[in-house]
Amino acid sequence: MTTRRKFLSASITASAAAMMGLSSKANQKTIDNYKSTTVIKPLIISTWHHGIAANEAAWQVLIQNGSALDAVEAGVRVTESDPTITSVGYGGSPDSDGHVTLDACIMDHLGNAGSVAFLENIMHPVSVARKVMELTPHVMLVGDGALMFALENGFEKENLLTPEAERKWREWLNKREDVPQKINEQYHDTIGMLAIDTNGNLSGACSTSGVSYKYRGRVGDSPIIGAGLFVDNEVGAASATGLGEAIIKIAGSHLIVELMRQGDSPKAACKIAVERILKKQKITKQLDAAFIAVNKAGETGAFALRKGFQYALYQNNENRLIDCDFLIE
Ligand code: SD4
Repeated sequence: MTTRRKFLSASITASAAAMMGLSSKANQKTIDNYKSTTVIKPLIISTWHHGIAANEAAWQVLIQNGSALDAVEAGVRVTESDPTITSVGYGGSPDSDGHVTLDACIMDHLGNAGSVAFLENIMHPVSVARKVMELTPHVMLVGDGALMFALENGFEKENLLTPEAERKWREWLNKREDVPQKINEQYHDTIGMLAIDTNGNLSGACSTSGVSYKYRGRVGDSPIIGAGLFVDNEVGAASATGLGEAIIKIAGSHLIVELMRQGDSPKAACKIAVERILKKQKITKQLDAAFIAVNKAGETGAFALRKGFQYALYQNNENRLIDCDFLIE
């Protein structure tokens, strides 16, 4: 008897194949079997306006038949080293003590994952996360241990606090507003990126300096596999931006992938996750969240709690910024 799960995975495979213009005979095979014969259209989806520049770098990898894993790492590195982006990597807002502390993770099509949290003085936490995935038996390294591991693996210690970020932090110190700060575009802009390569494989990555002026030692959703990012190559992938505490509490990205497994579209799955946050959590001015998702068929979607979230989609040789649908004005 065909189980619901088998049926769904068969229909996902069939619709993926249909989108790729495959014959019905070929449709009977799994996506992985197409590797040698079929050209699958690659795509990249990422969060916020800075996703446009990040997508460009990731696209260069994909069009040369590079892996989705290499693509998402290359893309996220662009955002991490841009000092004008005030909540990722270099130039990111510091914690309440004036230290830039970074969270990042990466996950590949085989289900391998690596993550770093509360990492200081390293420009590219996403690349350290990849090394954690590839060189250690662990998923996550944090704080001084993550820094030691990075230095042992050739990363250099750098000051990530730009004069501008320091100036704004000092201004905040004088005002002594609540911690964590209100979440809006000015205070948060995590990069989450998902890609499909020409082999039809999925990977994702996520990187942030977290909520501005957070408590020292605070870690958000972005390095938590299942919260800030989740990839299941049979089904799809999702990533999050917004108030990490809210996203962790619903295991947001994992929830979305599981909803897609049960047949929801990427957008519908993102919307359900946002509604779950609203249903379960007290609405405060800090509460915000948005998700992006892609399924194995190459369908993409996103949904935000509040107005203003945009995501960048690179598909069919076009890199576009898209205004996301939302629940609350
Ligand atoms: C965090 N989710 O550390 C991150 C912040 C963020 O867009 O997404 N900003 O909670």
